[in-house]
Amino acid sequence: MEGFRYSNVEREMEFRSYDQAVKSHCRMCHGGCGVIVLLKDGVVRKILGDPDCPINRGTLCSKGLASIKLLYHPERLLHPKRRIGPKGSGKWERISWDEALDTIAEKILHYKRTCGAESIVLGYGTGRENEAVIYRFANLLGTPNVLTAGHFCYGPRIAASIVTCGSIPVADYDNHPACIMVWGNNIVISNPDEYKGERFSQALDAGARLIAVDPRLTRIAARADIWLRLRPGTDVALALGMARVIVREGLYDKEFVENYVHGWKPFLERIEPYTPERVEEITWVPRDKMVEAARLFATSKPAVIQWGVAIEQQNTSSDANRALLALLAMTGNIDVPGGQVLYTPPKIRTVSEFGAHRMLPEEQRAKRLGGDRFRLAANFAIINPRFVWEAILEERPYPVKMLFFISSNPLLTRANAMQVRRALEKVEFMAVCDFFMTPTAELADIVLPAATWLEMDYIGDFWKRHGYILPRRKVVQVGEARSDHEILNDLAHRVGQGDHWWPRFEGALDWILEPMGMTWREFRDRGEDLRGEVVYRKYERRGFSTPTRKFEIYSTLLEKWGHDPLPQHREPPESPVSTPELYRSFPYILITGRRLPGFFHTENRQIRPLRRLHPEPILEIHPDAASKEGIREGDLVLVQSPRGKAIFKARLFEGMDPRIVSAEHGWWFPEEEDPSHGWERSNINMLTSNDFDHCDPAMGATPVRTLLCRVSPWEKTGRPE
Ligand SMILES: Nc1nc2c(c(=O)[nH]1)N[C@H]1C(S)=C(S)[C@@H](COP(=O)(O)OP(=O)(O)OC[C@H]3O[C@@H](n4cnc5c(=O)[nH]c(N)nc54)[C@H](O)[C@@H]3O)O[C@H]1N2
Ligand SMILES: Nc1nc2c(c(=O)[nH]1)N[C@H]1C(S)=C(S)[C@@H](COP(=O)(O)OP(=O)(O)OC[C@H]3O[C@@H](n4cnc5c(=O)[nH]c(N)nc54)[C@H](O)[C@@H]3O)O[C@H]1N2
Ligand code: SF4
Ligand SMILES: [Mo]
Repeated sequence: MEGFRYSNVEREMEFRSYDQAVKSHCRMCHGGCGVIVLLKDGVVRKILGDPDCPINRGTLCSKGLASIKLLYHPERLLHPKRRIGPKGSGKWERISWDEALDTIAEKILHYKRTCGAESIVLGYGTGRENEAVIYRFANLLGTPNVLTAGHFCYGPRIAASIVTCGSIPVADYDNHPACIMVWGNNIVISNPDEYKGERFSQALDAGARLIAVDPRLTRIAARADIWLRLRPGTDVALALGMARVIVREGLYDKEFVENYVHGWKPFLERIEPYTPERVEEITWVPRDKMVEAARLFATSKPAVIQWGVAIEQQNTSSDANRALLALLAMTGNIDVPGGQVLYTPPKIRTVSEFGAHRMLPEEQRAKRLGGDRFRLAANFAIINPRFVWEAILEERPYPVKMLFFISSNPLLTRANAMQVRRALEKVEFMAVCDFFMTPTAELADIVLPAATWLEMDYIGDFWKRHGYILPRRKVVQVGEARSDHEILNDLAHRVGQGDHWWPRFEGALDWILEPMGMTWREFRDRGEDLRGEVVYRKYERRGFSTPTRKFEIYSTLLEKWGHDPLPQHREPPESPVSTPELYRSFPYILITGRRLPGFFHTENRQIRPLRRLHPEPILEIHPDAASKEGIREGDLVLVQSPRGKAIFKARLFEGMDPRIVSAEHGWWFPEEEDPSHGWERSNINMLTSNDFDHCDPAMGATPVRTLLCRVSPWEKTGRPE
């Protein structure tokens, strides 16, 4: 065995039965965990957590461990295919890569010539480390339209942080925060973005106090010193209420506020109405608990907020992010050891530079779907998906003719699934690149087989803000699968972008690393992570990267774009308060999409050991509510909103207010032969709304966590039709 330093003797023993060990890192989620891949006879046999990796320190989750099951799954797409029957007929024929890419290239050139590059939309879903290549391809093609989940996931965090303080502040778990406030996040299950549960758990073991802000009793809430069980969608009111307590009790960091904060006075006026009484009324959180949490957070130094997607999928998405940032700033926790740090990446080419954003011509940029409807999003090239569906269905403001989805399953993951379905049925040409024939792929004209993380070379975590990069290694080739990066590199040559790409994608990796004076091979062979220099309190020397050079609690950019410069509570578009009429017939607040350990959105339903952990779609309902509705544990239940319905299995769960129910997202049934794979039966996005007036006014975030529903027993037994 070559090229590997053993961590300890035990592992060495284990490796003896293999003939190759390769350091790499997993990407069954957003990625990041260091692994050692063990091979024998050219076959991946085992994956171990790498104890030397600072991200996961040897731990792996169930998905990481199941990577081999994905790699060698018998139903994986292993070669390109062309549809030969009507959409959704399930009739396909195998074609070669040349034929597939030539067809896609031909369509791209055709629509560009006849309808303009803007009629071609590229799409991806959550972070797969392919976004830089997708943007490069789209920008060089001249289409401003890249469809993502960024309007309601991570995008709001990034955009709100950039306008407020120049970058997203990331919790510095290594330097022992004294208090961690986990807000709408379940890091030990979701390990999202730059955060893996391991470092969080170690900080807790080292003695950090814990506050959980979550409507549901999570494992984190159960372990917390204080659990604030708020009404979904009232996060801004709670945060501003806490800010008011901190100010009134003089617990804020006066030095930081005086020297580095812009807009403190108007902020004080804004928070004044958020008295403990009013906050209790809005949020359902007992006032004493809120006050106690505010005190604990403000008096523990340093402290961090671990916050997540739940607060983004609301109509107050950007305000909620900004309210939490304000809490961090006023308590002096920004860019200090053990606080929330603005990390610097290693000196490599940036994602933005790689994405060639500057190369999109101005006149094409001006055609971006959605225009200025959501100005914060527009400034970060983020589009609310509804604009795309409408451009297909109604040809407004111009027709979209072609979709190319690379790692997304929008039929299941975007709000208002019926509208998505109509758009995918109507669009003239669609290509999909995926591991499996998903319900979305079944509607495509051409499907391409994507490589898993074990089949690609890449600089991992290149897009993240924790400051690390890690080598990912190609260890095997299965079928004809190719990485998204190689596919787009190849396609670029076929549509006339060749000068801006590389003969082979490896050239791109050298280019990214060039400023460090290192080649891909050198980085790969070192087999270690690299980290940018960690410097604290950078603002003391150069201020923050904002127009005022200060931490903008009052955002001058949002003001310029016509939005409220200060955070404020707004009722969810559907709620007991904003729509009392509707609440009478839809008497439950519905949370959708809590993360499940073995699945990643719509993924892994076909991976047996993971499916066994969680075989069916679950609706959590409080026992009191269940008995009122005549529902018992394990019953099938119909969940309805004013827009649609879906079927789930009831699980009685005492860990939340009886007025709330919680349904999972991403469910389809790959085991069903029919090409629809039951996509609509338990698809919670049949119920969600993508009405623009329901979305966050600055970001266009869709409020999939705060809708109203009714719940009733599903009368028939067995699997419903
Ligand atoms: N109601 C509701 N809806 C939600 C959410 C919610 O909480 N509630 N959450 C939302 C959020 S936060 C997000 S980010 C979106 C996610 O939305 P999507 O990203 O659309 O969801 P996924 O199921 O992850 O779809 C990814 C598809 O890409 C494939 N894939 C995985 N890796 C690769 C790869 O490297 N290359 C290629 N070519 N294909 C790959 C998978 O097989 C899968 O079919 O869902 C959103 N939808
Ligand atoms: N295993 C697994 N991991 C994943 C994913 C996956 O599908 N599976 N998806 C990935 C993606 S793309 C994302 S965006 C992340 C998301 O990861 P997280 O941010 O951890 O998101 P969730 O687990 O969906 O929600 C976290 C908590 O928010 C609570 N919550 C619901 N509504 C509200 C509310 O209005 N306010 C507050 N404060 N809390 C609320 C829920 O009860 C839940 O416990 O996970 C990533 N990691
Ligand atoms: S948390 Fe993500 S990167 Fe880590 S082992 Fe699990 S799937 Fe892989
Ligand atoms: Mo996400």
